[in-house]
Parts: sequence; C-alpha cells; structure tokens
Amino acid sequence: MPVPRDEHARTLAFADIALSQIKALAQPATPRNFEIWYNYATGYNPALNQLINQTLEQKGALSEADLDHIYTTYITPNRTERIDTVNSRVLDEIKQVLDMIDAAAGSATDYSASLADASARLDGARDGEGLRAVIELLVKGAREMEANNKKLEARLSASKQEIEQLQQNLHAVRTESLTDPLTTLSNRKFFDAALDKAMAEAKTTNQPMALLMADIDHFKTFNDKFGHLTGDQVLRLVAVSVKQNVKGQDVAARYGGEEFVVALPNTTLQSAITVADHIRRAVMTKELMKRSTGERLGRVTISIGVANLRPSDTAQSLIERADMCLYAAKRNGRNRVICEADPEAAPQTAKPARVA
Ligand code: GH3
Ligand code: MG
Ligand code: MG
Repeated sequence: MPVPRDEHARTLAFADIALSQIKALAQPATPRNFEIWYNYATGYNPALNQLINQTLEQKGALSEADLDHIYTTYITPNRTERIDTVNSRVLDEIKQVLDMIDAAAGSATDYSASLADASARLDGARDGEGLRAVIELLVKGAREMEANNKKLEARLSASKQEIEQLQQNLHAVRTESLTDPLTTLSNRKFFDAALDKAMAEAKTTNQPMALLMADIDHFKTFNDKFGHLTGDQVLRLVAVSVKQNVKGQDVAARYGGEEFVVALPNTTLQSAITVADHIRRAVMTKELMKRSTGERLGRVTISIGVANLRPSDTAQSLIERADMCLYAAKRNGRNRVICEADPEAAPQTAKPARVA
C-alpha cells in the first residue's frame, strides 16, 4: 500500500486512471486521448472535467468530435500560452508608455525652445504689432502644449486601466497555478512555500507548530467499486471537511492524489490532534450518495499522522515524521489519528525470526 506521495507515484496514479477511463469507454489509446484523460485525472482543469462529465451524463459516451473539441478547447491553449500572452501585453504596454514619455519630453523641449524664442523676440519688439506677434506665438505654443498634455493624460489613463487589467490577469494565473482545481484547496507548490515561511516564523518567535498528514483509507477499492468520478467527489468531500476545521493562519493543501496536509502555526501537538480528530470525524459522519442515481455508497474514512516542529527540523524531516505517524495509523487499523508521542508511532523493529 504505497502512499503516492512523491511525483513518481502521483503521476503513475494519474496515468492509471487515464488508462482505465480509455479502457472503460473503449476509446483508441492514442496520445491525444491519453492526454485528455490524464488531464481529467489530475483535476487541474475543472472546465475540462465538467464538460466530460456532462457529456458522459447526457450521451453515455464521447464521440471523436467531442474529444477533438475538448482537446482543442482545453488542452492546446494551455496555461503557458496564457502567461506568454500576458507577458507580451505587459511589454507592449511598457513600450507604449515609454514612447509616450519620449513624445512628451520632445514636446516639452519644443515648448521651452518656443518660450526662449518668444523671449528673444520680446526683447526686439518695438511696437504693439511686434508685441502682438510675440503673444500670439506664446498662446499658440501654450495651446499646443495643452493639447499634447490632454492626449498624454488620456493615453496614461488608458494605460493605467490596461495595466490594472493585466495585474488582475496575472493574479488569476498565479492563483490558478497555486490551487488544486478539483478541491480548490492550495496545491503542493503553494504549500511547500507556505510551510517554509511558517517554519521560519515559528523558529524565530519560538512558537509551537504542528503538521497533519491525512490519507483516505482504502481509496483504491472505493475507486474500483464506484468509479473515479465518484472518487473525485470523495476528494471534494474530504477537502470540505478539512476546510471546515482549519482556521486563520492554518495552511491546508491537497498534497498528492488522495493526500491532504495542514500546517498549523502557533499550535501545540495536543491542539493539533484535536483538529485532526475533528477532520477525521467530519469525514466519517458524511454518508455518500451517488448524485446521478441516489445510490447510497456508505462512508469513507481517513487516517491522519500528526508531528510537531523541532528546532532542528527541515520541511522534509517534519513531513517525514507526520508521514510515519500516518503509516502507523494505517497499520493500527485506519480511521484514526496518531501523533509522534503515541507508542504506536515508534519505528517498527523487525521481530526476531523464531527458530524451532
Ligand atoms: P490505504 O488505506 O492504505 O491508504 O489504501 P488506498 O487504497 O487508499 O491506497 P493506495 O495508495 O493503494 O491507493 C490510492 C488510490 O488513490 C489510487 C488512485 O486510484 C486514487 N487516486 C489518487 N488520485 C486520485 C484522483 O485524483 N481521483 C481519484 N478518483 N482517485 C485518485
Ligand atoms: Mg495514499
Ligand atoms: Mg489511501
């Protein structure tokens, strides 16, 4: 029962799901179809999952045309392209603003030249006619300057709007890249950075800190029995139970396929165990029902390991200890919380072989 924690196991789990969908729907195992189903298995693109689920619900199958449409709509224009587009729009905008500044500087230089010219002419103006000519020149220069300023102002205000829009786009792309779309929890990338920060803070301020690692019990059997779509609903249910039981500065994330992790700053081991137990109970009390048929699917349970921060910890060592406790919870019957102070969490020593 290896927990698919590392990249390798996680990607294999996704690949397994992709292949089993292709088999179940008797589709050609082409790279395009595999890519579609792999994306589906990761849940990273909720719109793709939604369209597939809807089509399957309505028609019971996906035609070649459906698959083509899904591929070109959701896979070809990928996130990198969107980031590239935003990037090139930012560069365009910067260039336009710089050109504008150049033009404004040019027109200010022209204006000061025309002022100098007017001043020289004033010196030479002998009569009312001469004065009038100089004043007309000054008024003309001031009007041109005013018109230029207005243009500049309009262009700058348009640029400001465009830049605000680009900032929103970048924010959306960034948020998307740090969120797990299936559960809307943070993803591992976000968590890794947040954990480093929280650990540094806890060490500087000498505050306690704890980490929970949760894993769904017998999830493979559940998936095999009820299908991955229903399995995905279970992942959402666990995510909701996690969200409902963490607060404030806690950082909860989907760490891998069916693994969840929560960092709890300013939290003692004892309090962290209480949080873990609330999450565990929240999951086990929810009765699952298949939406399409109303069929009762029973309940799922989760096991949780809890570790607390030691001064010598790295993110990896802290996660490893929580993971060891999680394994101990599995070994000891699942649907339980085990912390590193529990005797069950002690590393297993191999029993000496009996010799008759
Ligand atoms: P244990 O109680 O020991 O944890 O058993 P398990 O069956 O949960 O553990 P195992 O690691 O063997 O299986 C994990 C399964 O989780 C494999 C895969 O089918 C499923 N899984 C991983 N990611 C996803 C996902 O995104 N969606 C769905 N539906 N299933 C997933
Ligand atoms: Mg697992
Ligand atoms: Mg599991």
